[in-house]
Amino acid sequence: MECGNLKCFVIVRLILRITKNYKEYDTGKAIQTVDLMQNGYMMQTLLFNSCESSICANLLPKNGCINYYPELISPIHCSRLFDQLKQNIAWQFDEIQMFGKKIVTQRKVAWVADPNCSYTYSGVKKHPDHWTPALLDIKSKVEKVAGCQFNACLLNLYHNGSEGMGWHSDDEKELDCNAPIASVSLGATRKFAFKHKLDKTIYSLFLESGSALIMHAPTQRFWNHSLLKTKRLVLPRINLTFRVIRSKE
Ligand SMILES: O=C(O)CCC(=O)C(=O)O
Ligand SMILES: [Mn+2]
Repeated sequence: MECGNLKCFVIVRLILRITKNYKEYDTGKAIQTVDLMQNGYMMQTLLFNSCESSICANLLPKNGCINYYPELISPIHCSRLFDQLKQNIAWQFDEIQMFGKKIVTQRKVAWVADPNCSYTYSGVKKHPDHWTPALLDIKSKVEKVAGCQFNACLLNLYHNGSEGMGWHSDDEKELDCNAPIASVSLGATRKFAFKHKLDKTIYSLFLESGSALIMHAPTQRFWNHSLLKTKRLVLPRINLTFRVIRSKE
């Protein structure tokens, strides 16, 4: 695509995205202005870095790097993949430790990984399930855009908008902190936010079905993230976060 055409394409996509963000915004949340400002920032970034990779420019203002790929998986494949994962994964209610107490969440989870890649988070140790063909297919797609080979995937199944995930960063000791974390979404579009650990700046975006959000180092060190709950009626969503577990030698 020629440079001029590419710029036009980028501008049109941004205008559509800003309009969509504005329409879909959950009212009453303090982050509305930040959203719009950040889209302004994003537009600036894209216009001034106009090049082949401009669609995937860094969306964070500092201390990290995230890239958003709206159509890693084409729309016609999304619902089939969603159904396959819903049926073939050994989903379990998530158990987390909070203030010394074990809490069972509504959200369901699964941990799929290479053998020996166990993972402890929120005080609970997960032993890996086997990769399925559908997961391996998504893994190879996301590895191409992330530029990294993953050996593990945490899967989350949110039944509706009342289920989300609170502020946290993916910085457990088993994870290779220099490797990216790649988040693939299927099903309902949901709002995802980043909050800077020191100055509390918030940046948020919508994660659409079939999209991939790549969080490169050092994002986890400086930013927490959260999947926001919503009162809107939304369909179920599956999220896959591909990770690299450090080898134990
Ligand atoms: O569902 C999402 O988009 C976020 C999931 C997440 O942050 C995690 O599994 O650590
Ligand atoms: Mn996370």
